[in-house]
Amino acid sequence: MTRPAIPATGSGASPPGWWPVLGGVVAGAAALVAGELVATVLVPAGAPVAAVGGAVIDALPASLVNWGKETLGTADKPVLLGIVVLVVLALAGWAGASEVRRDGAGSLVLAGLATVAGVAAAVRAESLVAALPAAVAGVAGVVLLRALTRRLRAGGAGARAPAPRPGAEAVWNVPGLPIAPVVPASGSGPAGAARRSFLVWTSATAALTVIGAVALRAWGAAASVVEQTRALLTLPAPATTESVPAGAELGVDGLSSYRTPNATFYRIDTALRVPVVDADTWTLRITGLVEQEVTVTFAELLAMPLVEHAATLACVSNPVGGDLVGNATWLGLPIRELLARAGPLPGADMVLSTSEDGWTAGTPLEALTDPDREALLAVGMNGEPLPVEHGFPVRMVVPGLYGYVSATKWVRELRVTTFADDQGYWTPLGWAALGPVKTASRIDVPKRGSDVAAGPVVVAGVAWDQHTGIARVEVGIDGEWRDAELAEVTGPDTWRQWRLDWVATSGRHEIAVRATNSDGETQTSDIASPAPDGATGWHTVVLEVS
Ligand SMILES: Nc1nc2c(c(=O)[nH]1)N[C@H]1C(S)=C(S)[C@@H](COP(=O)(O)O)O[C@H]1N2
Ligand SMILES: [Mo]
Repeated sequence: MTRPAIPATGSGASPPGWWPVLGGVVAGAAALVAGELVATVLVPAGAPVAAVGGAVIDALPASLVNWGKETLGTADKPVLLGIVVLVVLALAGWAGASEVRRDGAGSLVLAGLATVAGVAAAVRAESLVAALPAAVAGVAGVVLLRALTRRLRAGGAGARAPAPRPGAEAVWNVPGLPIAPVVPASGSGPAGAARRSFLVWTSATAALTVIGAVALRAWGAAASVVEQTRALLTLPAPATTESVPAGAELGVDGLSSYRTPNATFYRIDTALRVPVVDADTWTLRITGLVEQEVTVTFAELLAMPLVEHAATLACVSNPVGGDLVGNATWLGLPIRELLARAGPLPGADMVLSTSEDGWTAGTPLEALTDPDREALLAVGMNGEPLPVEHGFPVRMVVPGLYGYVSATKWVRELRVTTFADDQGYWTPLGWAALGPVKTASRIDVPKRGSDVAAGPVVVAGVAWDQHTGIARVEVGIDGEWRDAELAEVTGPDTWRQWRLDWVATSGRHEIAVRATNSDGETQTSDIASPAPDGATGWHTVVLEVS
């Protein structure tokens, strides 16, 4: 503060110049706590402070970020987040002073801050919902700032005073307002009452803020710390990279993109609350039928040569034509590298992976030791750290197997064992012990029941048979089969886009799709429901062409 917000006047009626600053800081702190609480409970990915911290790191030159990491070590994150909080509080203090000088000026500062945080959060999470905590913080901040500073203006609580122009007399001495000269501090006039009211409200807000902050710590701190760790995490560059061929996208409207964005990637798990795993204390233990137990930390994992690999993940519960399937580029360590360190003993044929939340999957040992299959301990998904709901900090991804027998999220232990001795979570509940994916194909456009006019129509979709690959897709129009055009892929582990140009005639048509894998096996038309080992049948769409 270079000059007091409210110049002291001869009457001695002015409260100290730092009071508006105090009001601003308290309003700002309350807003921060409100935003973080909303984030913790509803949208962990939208934690405003972490989002701004992440954006700051992205904006800084890499050399400066590295310098920070080297000099501060593991304190780098708390220091950065602390700086963000201090800057916000300083600006809030300035907003308090501005608001008293000019009605609405400070509100604008706080609203601007919230907008920056909201945009940063939404961009990072690729989702508008992530802006919600910042929006709540912004509204809370503006409402509180106005409520508190109003009491430092004319006439007392609730009185509407004209905005003072810079250099104007102190507001409570504005000519024309029927305010008698008041005695400072202990004064009993309206201004004195307003000032007492300011102190009462400011103290109450501060007390609530402290309670909120304590609650945040006690019950949500873990979650938001994990989000913050995730937001600030920079993944190492892959030792081997994989580029997506330009021809992987056929560019058809309504067709699933080759890579599924993290924000729309399907999510399936038994967790009522997303497990909160701290990457800094995370370890993975390899136990059971091994020559020696192996334990790795997250830092050790990141220091190993990580590979980038695109693979399509599918859920065994996906019905024919359903959307419990997605394709991502994963970054991770081939699990065989760690298994080799542990040395599986003869007789072992299964790895039982256990999640932080106790969920388990039983995966054939050979699928994890196979040098030709990139079964990964994944830390990255489409170029960013695993989203918390997709298994942060580490999950498994095994091309060719349904998720329920392979894709353990929040993984903590790999126990080398046998199918005779152990079962994954879903097996005793009626699902098969082995879950290789079945060849599948789906029509994305035209959608069932959509309005289609006679003339040229593009029929398009995706087909998958992870680890075998798709060699052919045929589209049956009213029982007559035609070959579809196939897009390029990174390899046999991902789905493949396909399209067919069709000249539709008016009337009712039935469009079906069937894929043939690289082993020459065509999808069966036999209809099977998902339980116990995956649905079969041809996806069929009935259309009324006008
Ligand atoms: N810890 C844990 N991991 C899990 C599950 C689970 O319930 N808990 N579900 C599995 C199933 S059935 C599938 S299909 C995939 C889905 O992964 P996604 O949610 O990232 O799409 O995760 C697998 N990993
Ligand atoms: Mo699943």
